Amino acid sequence: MTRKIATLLIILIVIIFVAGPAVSARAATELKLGVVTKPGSAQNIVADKFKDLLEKRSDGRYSVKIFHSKSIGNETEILQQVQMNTIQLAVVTGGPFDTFDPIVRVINYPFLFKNTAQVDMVLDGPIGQAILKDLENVGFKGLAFSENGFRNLTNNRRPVRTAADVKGLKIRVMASTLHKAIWQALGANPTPMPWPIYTELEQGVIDGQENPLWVMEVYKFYEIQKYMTMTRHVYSPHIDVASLIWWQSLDAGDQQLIQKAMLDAARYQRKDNRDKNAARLKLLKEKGMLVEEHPDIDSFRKKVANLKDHELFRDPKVHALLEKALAATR
Ligand code: EAX
Repeated sequence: MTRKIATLLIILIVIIFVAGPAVSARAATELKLGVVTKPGSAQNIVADKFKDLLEKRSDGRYSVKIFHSKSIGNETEILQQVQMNTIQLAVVTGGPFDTFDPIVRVINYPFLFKNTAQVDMVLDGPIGQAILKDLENVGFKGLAFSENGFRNLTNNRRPVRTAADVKGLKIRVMASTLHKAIWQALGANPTPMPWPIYTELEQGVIDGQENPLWVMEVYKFYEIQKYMTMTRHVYSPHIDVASLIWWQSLDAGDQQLIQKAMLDAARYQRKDNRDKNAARLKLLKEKGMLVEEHPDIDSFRKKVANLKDHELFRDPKVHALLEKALAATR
């Protein structure tokens, strides 16, 4: 009897002092995740949620280190590091992807989506899947779409109600050939510039910029931009990607775990972003921005209507997918 108790005690001691620390001391595999934006931004909300979910669901086998606020470069540079597997994951705005893979232009097409229901239908359906899959050709495993949101124009020169009012405005655009073409077609003077752009706006190097409402709030653009026009000209997703080199080294179980954590984080963030928009608009007005809520959208549409015949969409695969997306959102 006493011997049995003694044996049990020894086993317990072994578990507590040997196996316990051995298990918890096994180092988690650290994954590096890049976003260009600062805490509180749409991208960071996805990244934080993903970190939380993956660390919990993997029982600590994985830890996620988030590099933010341009600490590892702009969005183009972040994507290059993902391609090389210097970092494993990134949450990056759709725009800068278009120099890596022209298929991404399909979902950045102006006035493609009328509302978020269409967004979810297209991004979560076969068109979204085709885009994520295509990214494998350029070294990315496409995991999910989270969102920046519908983009709106702000500027410091004059109220903009029709496309004619845009003429000559110096507008900062992302590193995206499509975005540049859009603003050229609208008659502006588009200037590609990496994020962030507060100083350039403040110093008047550029007259304006375009981004979703959260940006004007989180980056305090109400301090330096007088006019906002609810153009909603492009719906801007983030594409949440992994390095393909790294991805292919994982077993199926971990691939599934990571994919699911990113999908759940993306869904959570899309809803969070949408839920906050009404309050943001109110705040921006309170802060003194003059908001044109009902611009003459038709005048904008007309000017970009021919973009689908632009050389940016000449690749037959890209053109075919654009036609599909246009049909799905008619
Ligand atoms: O999310 O560069 C941009 O305009 C992006 O929208 C930026 O990353 C803010």
